[in-house]
Amino acid sequence: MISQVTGGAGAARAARGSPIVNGVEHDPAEAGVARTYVVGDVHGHRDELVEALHATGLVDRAGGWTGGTDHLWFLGDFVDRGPDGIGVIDLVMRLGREAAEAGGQVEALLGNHEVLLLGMHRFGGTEVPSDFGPRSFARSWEMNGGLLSDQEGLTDEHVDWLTTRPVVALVGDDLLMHSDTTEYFYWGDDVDSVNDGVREVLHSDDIVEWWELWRRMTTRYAFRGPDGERAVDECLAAFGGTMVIHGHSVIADQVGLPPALIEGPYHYAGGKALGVDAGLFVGGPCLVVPLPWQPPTPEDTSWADEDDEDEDPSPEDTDTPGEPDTPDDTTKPD
Ligand SMILES: [Mn+2]
Repeated sequence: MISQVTGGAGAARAARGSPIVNGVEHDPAEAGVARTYVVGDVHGHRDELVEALHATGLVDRAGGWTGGTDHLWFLGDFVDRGPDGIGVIDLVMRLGREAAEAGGQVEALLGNHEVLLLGMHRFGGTEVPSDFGPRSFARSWEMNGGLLSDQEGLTDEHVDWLTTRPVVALVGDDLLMHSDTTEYFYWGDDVDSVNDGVREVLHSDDIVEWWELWRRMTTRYAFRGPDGERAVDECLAAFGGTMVIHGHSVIADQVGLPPALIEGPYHYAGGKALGVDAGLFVGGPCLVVPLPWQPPTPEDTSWADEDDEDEDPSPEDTDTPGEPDTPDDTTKPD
């Protein structure tokens, strides 16, 4: 099913030997029909990302944009845990420029790990005022897979770009957000006010509000369980759209399978939520998911049959040992 999920249009286009028009691969049969794709948490795995985008026809082997007028959205978490987070950010920034020149679009949301990257860069070991014991970005960064090479490679240009990215976006009828949480409401009740509110924090020196941003965006699993669909509805009613597309929570953990066996996104919450983080950093594939999402035919979904009714794993179960992803886990009084 991987080819159906990740390769579809691009593979078909490549097989037809599309001509190159103005330096951009162009299929006359699909002229004017811009496709939209979404990619979840890359976590420093630049090579795997390029490979997956190439298989979809969006980039060449060197990572140059070949997607023409197609649209590609990233859901954040470019850094930490994998080898080259800054390389991933550089790639996404360049693809944004190249796609724009070709009449396409490459956009990115911030994930909680970008907040951690920036918080570490800005505040380091400065203690966060708290009644709950010692807290600092340095401590959370270290416990959540932070890489010194990413900190050292972070330039003012990266900071400027990152601090002006949105955290939620409505793309057609798809509501894109990094984290499967309703905590976004802390910053506003509609897409613009949430993004404005977060941007304000990212341009402030208020370590308490920075910490709130990291902490709240690190929560997860709001769309699971008996109240999950209601939480999705709450997001869709306020922010728009008919389906939430999110990363952040590894599909393998949600369906109880090894990451390497995951072949497609996780469709749940009454069909209103789609998880697309297949867990690159734990050995899963890099999914490039076409939107709007079309569920595969029933015979293709056997791997995901036992999903919603499973016992809800605790958030702790989703993290690699020693790298808890929840700030609370990292900041318990010792
Ligand atoms: Mn995340």
